[in-house]
Amino acid sequence: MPPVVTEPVTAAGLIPFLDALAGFSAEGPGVTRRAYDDAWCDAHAWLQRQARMLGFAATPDAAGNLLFHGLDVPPHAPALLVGSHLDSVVHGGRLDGAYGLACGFLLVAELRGAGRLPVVGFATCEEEESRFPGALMGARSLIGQAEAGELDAIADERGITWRAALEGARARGCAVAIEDDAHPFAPPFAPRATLEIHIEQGPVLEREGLALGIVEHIAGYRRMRLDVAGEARHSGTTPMRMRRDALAAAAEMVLAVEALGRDANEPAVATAGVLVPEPGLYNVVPGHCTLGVEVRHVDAARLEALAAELLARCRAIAARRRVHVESGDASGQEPTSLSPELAATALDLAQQLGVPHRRMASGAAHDTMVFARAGVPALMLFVPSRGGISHSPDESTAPDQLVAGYRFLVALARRVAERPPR
Ligand code: HGY
Ligand code: MN
Ligand code: MN
Repeated sequence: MPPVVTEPVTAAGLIPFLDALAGFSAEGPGVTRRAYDDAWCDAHAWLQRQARMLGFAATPDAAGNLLFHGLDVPPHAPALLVGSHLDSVVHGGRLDGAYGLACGFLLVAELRGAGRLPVVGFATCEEEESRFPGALMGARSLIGQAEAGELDAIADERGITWRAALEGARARGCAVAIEDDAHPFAPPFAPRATLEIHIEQGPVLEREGLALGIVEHIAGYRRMRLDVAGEARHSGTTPMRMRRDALAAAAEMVLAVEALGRDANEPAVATAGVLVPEPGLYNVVPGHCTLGVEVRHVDAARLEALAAELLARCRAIAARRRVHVESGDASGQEPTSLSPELAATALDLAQQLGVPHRRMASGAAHDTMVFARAGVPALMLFVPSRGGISHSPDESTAPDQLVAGYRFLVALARRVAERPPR
């Protein structure tokens, strides 16, 4: 029998674990771990070694998702899945994804053998779309929803396909071989329920002085790529009245997107996060500009209305400025409600344990959306984010708040493993 790891030991291990994981990053400020890149592969290998050292298994699937489980848990067994994502945004923080996966990992060490349902930790390969516009392709592959065609259809900004990048990671031991080309991603376990703990990434818990958020809804998003086409001309010789400047038009669209977000009531948000003018020279009036925009809302009808209004405003700007605009969907997620039964269990437990908490919605997207929409009872927990900051090197949460969140997760997972949702 492997030694039983006691709660204080694992909770004390949380912060050093996060410190170590944050060390796996590409150059630059904060943490950059894009799916299957060197830092990601190094972190993946480190996680596998850590699991072996603690006497449990770390099993990669065909997409490079990593599952942590007791050696006695058979493949495809029903399980309580607990974890988060391994990848990060470019120049992101050390906790987004990492916190939830560290908690899932330590939980496996702590709960092995306890409860009727085995606890399996997970680290999904890709959640952030910081490399592939894959619409939560890590979670989708983990439950067998990602399709064979996506391996060649999804590519990064350099044209490297999901398939090619994955082959590189596989060569480094971070994924197993695809056994069935028609159905490349078979779920390694049968999730009976999932839990994901995460930093809030917003200001609510800190502002209200609370330790815990019990997340009942997650906002959906629509990401669109706008191709703005004007006319490239000499910047020194083209009078201002003769210009059809694609960048100037796109700049006006950026402000229109911001105004749309401001005009709509909270929790609506609208962001232009990508702007690529071409040819990008001092002496050429920009003839083309790519603009990447997104809108988010927890309500599906409002989300659709926001997307439609955004396009209408941008088209009006294009017409007035005599440029052409083409729009295409980049990716999207439907707003998603999480398990009322698990939320009730978490609320009851928080009251019992005297943990200051609230029910809330998430403005950020998460892997949990995929599990919930697939009909798996799924819940998220939030801990406070200092200043509400995330997707930034400044992302931080006090260690005692991280540990308190972990302890609550342990208590909740114990309860769910003992009495799984129906
Ligand atoms: O973009 C999101 O909401 C998430 O952080 N992936
Ligand atoms: Mn994120
Ligand atoms: Mn995240």
